[in-house]
Amino acid sequence: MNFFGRNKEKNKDKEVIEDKNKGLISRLKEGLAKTRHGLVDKVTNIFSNHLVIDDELFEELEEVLIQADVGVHTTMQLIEELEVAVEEEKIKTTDALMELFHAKLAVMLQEEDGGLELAEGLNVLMVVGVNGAGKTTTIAKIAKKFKDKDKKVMLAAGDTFRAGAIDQLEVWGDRLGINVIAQQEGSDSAAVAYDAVQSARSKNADVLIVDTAGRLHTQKNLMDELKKVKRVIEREASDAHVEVLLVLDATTGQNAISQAKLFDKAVAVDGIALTKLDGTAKGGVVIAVKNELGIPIKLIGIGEAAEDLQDFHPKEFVDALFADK
Ligand SMILES: Nc1nc2c(ncn2[C@@H]2O[C@H](COP(=O)(O)OP(=O)(O)OP(=O)(O)O)[C@@H](O)[C@H]2O)c(=O)[nH]1
Ligand SMILES: [Mg+2]
Repeated sequence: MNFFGRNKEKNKDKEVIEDKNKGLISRLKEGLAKTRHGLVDKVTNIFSNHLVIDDELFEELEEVLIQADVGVHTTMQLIEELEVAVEEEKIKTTDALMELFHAKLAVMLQEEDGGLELAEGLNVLMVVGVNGAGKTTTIAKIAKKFKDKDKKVMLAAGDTFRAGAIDQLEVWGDRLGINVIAQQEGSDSAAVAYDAVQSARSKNADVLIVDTAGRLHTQKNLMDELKKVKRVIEREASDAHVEVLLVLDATTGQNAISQAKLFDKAVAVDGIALTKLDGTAKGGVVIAVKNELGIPIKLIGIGEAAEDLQDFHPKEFVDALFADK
């Protein structure tokens, strides 16, 4: 192939990547439709319905943000920062204030880009969260992503508690062609983790994902069990890269924040997957999670399909929310 031909190929690759990104961004917009109609339309209306910047505007903004689960603390911080900026930067028009609001949101969400990075050698990802948050399906989606990148993935059925949980993971394993390490229902989940790490080592796996039973963050004995699972993983996989991923259901709103604090205290959470953003108009919870926890949001769930689990990119997220329809 001559030089120009190669360039053409390259451009084609670039086009494919750009098309893929476009597809992902339009999925993101679709997935956030409820929040766009709820939070974003309301905020936009407040700015356009007010001719001048006054206390009433700030009060309405405060109310809408709190209703959309941005959280009292984060809302107050945002409003205060806006009030100070209006004063200091002599902002006069509501349009200019709206631009400033978007910019403040982007800053609040700013961080390293999300996503899960694999280290060299074995990676162990322990997935925790309350009942029904989306742990097992998120695991399947993550597993698929890594498998599609030719990584050797294994799963551990650490939820030995809920009837049907082991079967659920095994069905995913079959569907994805991924090995699932399991024992019978009712067995010790730390023992499953132990077996799984040994097996992942002997098979030279790149990534072992450990499912765990859903538990309330307030159930002390169950949280202690989780600590034990983590201790066993860290002991048996001492040379591996071990990460704890907390799955939070975005529709649980402010409760997600208290869940995260207690899970973090018990097992030191490294990252968050925020699921079911498609099911809520209160996507403001992303801002609260980001601003109040200091734990990176790595993944967001915007639907049930595999491609609906996306890496969290703050800028894309704000753009998807506020871009014209
Ligand atoms: N709409 C939507 N549904 C989701 C998303 N993530 C997970 N779900 C659904 O949430 C439900 C519960 O998911 P599971 O993965 O079984 O949750 P879990 O945390 O493993 O539940 P337990 O094992 O019972 O603790 C399933 O019906 C999933 O398809 C998402 O981002 N959007
Ligand atoms: Mg589960």
